[in-house]
Amino acid sequence: AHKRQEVAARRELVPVKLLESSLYFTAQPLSLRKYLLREGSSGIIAEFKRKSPSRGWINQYAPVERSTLGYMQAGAAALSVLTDTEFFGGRNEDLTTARRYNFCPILRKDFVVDEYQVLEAKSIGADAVLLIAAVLSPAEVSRLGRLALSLGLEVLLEVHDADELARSADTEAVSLIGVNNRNLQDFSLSIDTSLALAEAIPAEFVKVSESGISSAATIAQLREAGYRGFLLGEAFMKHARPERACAALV
Ligand code: IGP
Repeated sequence: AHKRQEVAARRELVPVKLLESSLYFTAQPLSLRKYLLREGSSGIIAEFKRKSPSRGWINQYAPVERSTLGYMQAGAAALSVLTDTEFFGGRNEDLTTARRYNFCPILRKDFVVDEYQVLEAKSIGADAVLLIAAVLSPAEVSRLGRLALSLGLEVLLEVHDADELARSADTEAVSLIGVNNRNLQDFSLSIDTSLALAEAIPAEFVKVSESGISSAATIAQLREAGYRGFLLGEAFMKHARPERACAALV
């Protein structure tokens, strides 16, 4: 509900017409799928995240340009940039800044609940959007996802269990499935969530494992189970120079 209010306020300020006049709106987005699947890809989606509800402040000072450019130079396959302000301390400008310094796919990380945010994602330079099955009805996933796809943006659908997967994995709207290892009730983390769900994810989706990953051994284990994308935030951001932590892992 709060997100909807926030979106309504922004729509007043920046009407859709203005979003559509952005330089990025006419640009051809990069394919996150392709970057994760290409030969020799690290599969790492390196996230820029200043704070989170579970951890509080993680990194207040790392500049988005140096961190994200450094992630790419370290060998990350793609970037994830938090644009939610209230819970994650991000902003749309962070993503546009990352865009300016990078040539790899960028996932917009936010709570997308409205069509406007999909248009906005494209206008700020994103290549992919996250849709969270736990906060959207299957019909909303289809509607928002199809709109994203029609704009050339890929959709990463986040699920936590087989139920969410079965309910919301619309192949016409979703290209990648992200299994979140973080339990949203108690914030606990377990890679087993990804391992347990791997088999249930239909082969047409690229599998991404999200949260609580911090070692090359875990990444190897997830790759063995069929995952091709590995979303890491805190493991990098808790260091003063997140890009160096990324370089040490890739
Ligand atoms: C990264 P971690 O544990 O490496 O910092 O997790 C990412 O998976 C996490 O930030 C995330 C997230 C989300 C954030 C997963 N799903 C949805 C905001 C909204």
